[in-house]
Amino acid sequence: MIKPDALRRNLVGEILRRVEKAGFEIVELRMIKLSPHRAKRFYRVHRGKPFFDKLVKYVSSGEVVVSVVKKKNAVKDLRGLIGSTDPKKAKRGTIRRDLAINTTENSVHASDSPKNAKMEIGFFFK
Ligand code: 3AN
Repeated sequence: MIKPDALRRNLVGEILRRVEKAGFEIVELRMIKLSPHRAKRFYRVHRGKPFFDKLVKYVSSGEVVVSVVKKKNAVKDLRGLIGSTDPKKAKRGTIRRDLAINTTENSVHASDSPKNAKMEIGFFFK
């Protein structure tokens, strides 16, 4: 998912370029706006955490681009390409290190396990 901070700064093309260049094939792609209700559902594992309300407000504050990308070892490699949650701690050359603003406005989301990928794909695509 490309998050609202990236859309506001016209970074969709730049992010997709990096993903494609790293060998991923885009198999689904859609721009949507999450309601606060759907955002809460998407991030339900974080319910109760101190950053939850801020996260829901932020991710429903503008359009997002959701996508399914395909590659061998996709989950691990995409997590590597996007970098750590906190852009200051992300490795050089990662999407978050280069483009993200802070830990909340961190430009991109990627599923953290094949199981969650399956769930998240089902959440956004029929
Ligand atoms: P990641 O996106 O790196 O998998 P998660 O799943 O732990 O990180 O967190 C989901 C989202 O919640 C993050 N992308 C970020 O926007 C927000 N978030 C996580 N931890 C914090 C934090 N300590 N402070 C503010 N926002 C956070």
